[in-house]
Amino acid sequence: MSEKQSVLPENFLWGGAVAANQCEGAYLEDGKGLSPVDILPDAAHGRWEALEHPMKTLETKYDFYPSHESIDFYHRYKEDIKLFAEMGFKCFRTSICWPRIFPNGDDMIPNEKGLEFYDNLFDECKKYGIEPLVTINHFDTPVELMKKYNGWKDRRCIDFYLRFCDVIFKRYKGKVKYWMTFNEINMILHIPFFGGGIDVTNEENPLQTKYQAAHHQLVASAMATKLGHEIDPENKIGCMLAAGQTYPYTCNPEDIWKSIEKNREGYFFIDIQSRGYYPSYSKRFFEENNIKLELHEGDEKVLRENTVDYISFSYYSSRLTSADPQNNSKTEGNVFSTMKNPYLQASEWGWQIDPLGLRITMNEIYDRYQKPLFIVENGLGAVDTVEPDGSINDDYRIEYLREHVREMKEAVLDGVELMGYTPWGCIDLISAGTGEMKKRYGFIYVDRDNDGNGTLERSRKKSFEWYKQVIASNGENI
Ligand code: BGP
Repeated sequence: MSEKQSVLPENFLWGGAVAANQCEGAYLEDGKGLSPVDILPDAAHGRWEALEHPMKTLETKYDFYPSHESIDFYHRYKEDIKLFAEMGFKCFRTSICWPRIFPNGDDMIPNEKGLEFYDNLFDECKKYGIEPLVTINHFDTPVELMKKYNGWKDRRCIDFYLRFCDVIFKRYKGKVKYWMTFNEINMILHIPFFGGGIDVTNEENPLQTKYQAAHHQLVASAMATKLGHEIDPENKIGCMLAAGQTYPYTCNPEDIWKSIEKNREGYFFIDIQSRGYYPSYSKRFFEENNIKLELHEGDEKVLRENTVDYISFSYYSSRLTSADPQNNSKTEGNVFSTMKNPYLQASEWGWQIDPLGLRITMNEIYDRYQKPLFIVENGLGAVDTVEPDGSINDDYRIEYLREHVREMKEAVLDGVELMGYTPWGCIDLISAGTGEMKKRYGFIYVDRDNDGNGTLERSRKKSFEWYKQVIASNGENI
């Protein structure tokens, strides 16, 4: 290891990220209720269609639900955390599965078995000095809440969510300090079933429904921030954005304006969570889209008084837009579709690889809010090959991550305050977008295929050793 001082602070939180619904499996064990992914098939069986019509999906029986067993983290977490510790993780991002704690979402009494699982999980992390970083709702609004209330469209979800928060803040006080209220909160606009347990199929003005649901989540997030601070003043509570700048296709001012509008789609949420009020541009946007929000007395006050402590975000790719409707050289990213950027390569799933875009994104977000940032997702989804000797030589993943860590450090040198870095899917898991197993992100390989075959055995990829040395050198040796 070099003697020179590292660019990143000494207490930098290196780690990895997963989400309960994509790795735990055990989908009906110990009293758990259904999560949105539990009623969805994989890509080959029409995941996107199912996501768009969740109510219809509920009545359908598919042959195979990838989430039902997933990588069985529920039973294998000890082995997995041991591997994370071997890599030198300082923190581990996961989520608490809401329907494991409140199977119907609106129950009065929490499910003790579910709570015990997370007690054990956090204790196991502690054993290795790994700090948990917890997403309270990662695409995991109980399906029962969708059936009864159409999810977050209904304001009562705020109370159900706060009941859940109250239970977990108290139970894990002293064990968990870093929280995020909603994963990729802006995703409610793109995948409302994941983001808010909502079916918009029969909604007269789907945009109205989505923004009303977003308002409920924003109020819930602010109230949870208040509650979390009251229960333990040590708590640090953040928001979470699916980030990635949208660039203008040309220097034509029309394109520039279009890119500003696109970027505001995501910033809208963080403007409220970080500044504490609806941004000025939202008024016109709502009018032009015939959106009339129902606000209750006290909503504005609670938003204003309970802004987040830090801003976390996912970054995989930048995006590109043009004002010209003829310009349709599109590439399909699973959730976002974007134009092809001629300067960038793309992953097998069409996600364009743009390390400098991370530096750009970090600078933009930090300039806008002046709060500490946390990169809680980044990585390359790829097909890995197991060689006859059992090795997995994922040089493409190392290359992707190396370039992103390099740019992340540049952003820190630019003056951005950064708390940590947790690459996505540090152990292979089910893809949220496609439901596939073959779209892998991990440093740790899991023997499991798209049809559910495999031993579930874990093994170290080449990137495992690489990341270990990155952490050991605090990001100097990449
Ligand atoms: C983000 C989600 C994650 C994760 C990741 C990768 O949007 O927060 O849950 O899955 O994207 O996406 P995918 O799994 O579709 O490759």
